[in-house]
Amino acid sequence: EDDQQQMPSRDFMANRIPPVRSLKPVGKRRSNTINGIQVDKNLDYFDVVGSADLSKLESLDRGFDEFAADDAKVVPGFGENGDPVLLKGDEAEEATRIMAKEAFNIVASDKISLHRVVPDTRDPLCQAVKYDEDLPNASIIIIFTNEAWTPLLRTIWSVLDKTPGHLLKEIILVDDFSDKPYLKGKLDRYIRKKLPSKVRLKRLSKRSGLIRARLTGARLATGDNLLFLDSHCECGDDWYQPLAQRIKDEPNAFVVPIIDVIDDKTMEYYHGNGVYFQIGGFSWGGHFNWVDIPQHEQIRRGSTIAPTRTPTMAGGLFAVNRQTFWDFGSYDEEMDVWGGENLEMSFRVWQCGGVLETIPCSRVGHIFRSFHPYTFPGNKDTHGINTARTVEVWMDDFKRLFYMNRPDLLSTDIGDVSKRLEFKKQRQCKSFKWYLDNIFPQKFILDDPDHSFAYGRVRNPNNHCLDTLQNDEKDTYDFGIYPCHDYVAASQFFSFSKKFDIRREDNCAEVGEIGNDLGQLPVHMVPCHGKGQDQEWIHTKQGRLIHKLTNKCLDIGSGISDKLFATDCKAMQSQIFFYDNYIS
Ligand code: UD2
Ligand code: MN
Repeated sequence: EDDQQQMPSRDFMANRIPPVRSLKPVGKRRSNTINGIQVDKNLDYFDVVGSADLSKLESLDRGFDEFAADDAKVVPGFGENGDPVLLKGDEAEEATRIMAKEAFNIVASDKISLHRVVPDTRDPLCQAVKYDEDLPNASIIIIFTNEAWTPLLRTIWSVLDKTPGHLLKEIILVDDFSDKPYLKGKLDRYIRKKLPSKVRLKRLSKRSGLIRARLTGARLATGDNLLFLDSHCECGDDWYQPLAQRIKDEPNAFVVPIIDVIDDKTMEYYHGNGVYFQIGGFSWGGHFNWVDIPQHEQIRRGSTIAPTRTPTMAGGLFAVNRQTFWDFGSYDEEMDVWGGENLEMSFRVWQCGGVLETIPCSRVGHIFRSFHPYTFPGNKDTHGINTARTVEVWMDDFKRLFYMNRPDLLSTDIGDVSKRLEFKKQRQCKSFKWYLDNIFPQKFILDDPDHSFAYGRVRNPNNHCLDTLQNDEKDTYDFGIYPCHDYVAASQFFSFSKKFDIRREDNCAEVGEIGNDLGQLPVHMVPCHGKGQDQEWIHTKQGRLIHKLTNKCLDIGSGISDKLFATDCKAMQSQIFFYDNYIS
């Protein structure tokens, strides 16, 4: 009898029950259904049934739309065409407060339509490209942990809006154990009521990290291709077809779109001239970075819109044939939380016989944030540990250059990599030397006889060494001197390159033009241009480092300050330097 009262017929509902505000279970029922509708709080992939239950839900809450409040925040026109949203007064202050916690401006995001138009950032040549009708379809896997509401929904909607229906097999959302309340019930209801049944959700029962979250999504997928996205992206026009076409033509290809930048503060969708873009590189310290397309690749690819080989990928956005993903070793399942998996996959793909390419006609915007708005359980440096796992498996002897930057990781527990080494052996993957020679020949190898005459610390007789002085090496900076470390520390590691540069990985010493009253010119580290000129030095047998263009000598002065400069050459100890190692 009790049950009867709690499960009225639909007619009864429609006539008598006022609009309900919440679908939370009420009363003492033990089952997971309310009015015949599944409301399991562990709502899972297979429970999200989409449109089938929609009619029942609609009859339940006639007249009340819990999402109306979100819709009401949208200001028509805001953010359209990728324009920045500029806030004023109290709202600007609130946005600053929220940004400090969430890492992007959610106030601005909430004001922008979930279906906003973004600029067409493609190379104009892309418009004339024709793709096959029968391209492979995709399972699009979007993983997230505690993602903000509107950026997540905008990601999903932009996939739905911008992907031809017959090519979109499904969208698989994987929630990596979020604890934000709106990502529980509200998200379940949104998926059921507002999204097509192609959109499914899998919740992980414990925090798994992005690597294992992606693996879970990949295991559930049924499409021809897997396509991974971060949970704060917006797709460009015809973004999927060029990726699918390339995979159809080259089944061993791992392909990435050009990643456009969505501003974390204004949500502006940036666009340049559509032609220039960069590809992926890495630093010996184990970080992904962007590098220019080398001339040999510009020639090989033949066209600015042809697939462009990239030594590495950023990691978040890529597509691959589903079978190829598994055949190539999927991911290192023992990697935690965040970081390093992108370099691991990049080295693995190339060394094991695949190709990794940027597909210029595919563009996807991504909100780059300046910190992680989620926890790192145990406060572990997962980027460092995951990267150490990567170098142990894929870098052979070159791992020395990584550990030079990260000596701390030599004594850190990074777990067991034997399964990954076994995979590498079984597949007879190539060496890292092969990778450097063939895929990334422009990468500077600090201690390699083909790249350098000398390397190591650069020591002055009074035991001071050239040193980066902890400067951020992304920028131009003044380097200087510091008492020599008795072990080889990365901050004191320099090469004398075969192009006659005093150089670090990507930066070279250059002499400034404006000196002081004593005729001393400042010395900067700037990005190497490899053309000699103002970056060219002569290293003499007596230990001088003479800047060729100005004919001035590198000098440490009194050695009391950490300053370094170039000045008239004299027979003085302050102008004498020797590298640790000379390659004969
Ligand atoms: C970049 C990649 C990212 C990943 C990372 C290296 C792009 C655009 N982004 O950093 O995908 O390859 O480099 O690891 O190339 N997440 C979880 N569980 C976690 C942590 C993160 O599900 O424990 C999700 C997160 O919600 C997001 C995705 O993983 O959707 C990537 O995280 P991120 O956006 O913080 O990484 P990002 O873009 O700084
Ligand atoms: Mn991201």
